[in-house]
Amino acid sequence: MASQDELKKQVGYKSVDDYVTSGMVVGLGTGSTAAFAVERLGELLKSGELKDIVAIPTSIRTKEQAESLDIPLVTLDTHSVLDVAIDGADEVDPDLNLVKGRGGALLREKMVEVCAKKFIVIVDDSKFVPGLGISGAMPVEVTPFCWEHTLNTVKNLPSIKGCDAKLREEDGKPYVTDNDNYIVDLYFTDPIKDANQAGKEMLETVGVVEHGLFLDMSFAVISAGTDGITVKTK
Ligand code: ABF
Repeated sequence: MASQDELKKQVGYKSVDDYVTSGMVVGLGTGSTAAFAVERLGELLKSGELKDIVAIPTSIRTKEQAESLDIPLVTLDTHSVLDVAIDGADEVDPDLNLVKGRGGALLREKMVEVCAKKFIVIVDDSKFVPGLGISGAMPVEVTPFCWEHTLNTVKNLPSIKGCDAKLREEDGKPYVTDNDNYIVDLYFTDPIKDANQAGKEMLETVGVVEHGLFLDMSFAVISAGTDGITVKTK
């Protein structure tokens, strides 16, 4: 029985082997599964099997990993259309909609991944859920200014009402994102009924920067589990 790490490696490597070709602009995700995709990309560049790749990282920690592997890096400012982006997720629903951001990188992830022609999601099959919001936090990036006001406003939004909302902390202090913002984690007892409406209401809330609902963005989901590797497309 493969370990969870081995499953993550399988899908991370497969995503690069199957979707990245020489000359591409590639978005690099954040998290333990995405780290395997970054590792594979570095390996294929080093061996010469891939050439002329430039990549855009979705977090400082992914940038550092890519730099350690000599992966050439660019930004959205000079490369606003990507051929492919590869990233993990926290939840995948039957329509391949996602919850992302428990790793704290949702803003840069969404900025990069909305610019990709193909957004490839890589998960172990523990991430599949019947509905979004039930396996843990649904993160919302907020400005630090009056964050408590924003938290209370979000938790009372019509399509969100009834959730629990907590400021994410680290070592007893507010967790600070790569973008110097805070994260409010929303916790639901039932799946979010209308994720599109919830996302709309959150983005209309002044003080909210971005949320962890990645809706209608996935091109394919590569998952690994006890029955091997499967690829789901819309
Ligand atoms: C990242 O992948 C985050 O959005 C999400 O929290 C994380 C999942 O991490 P892991 O692959 O380590 O489970 O994109």
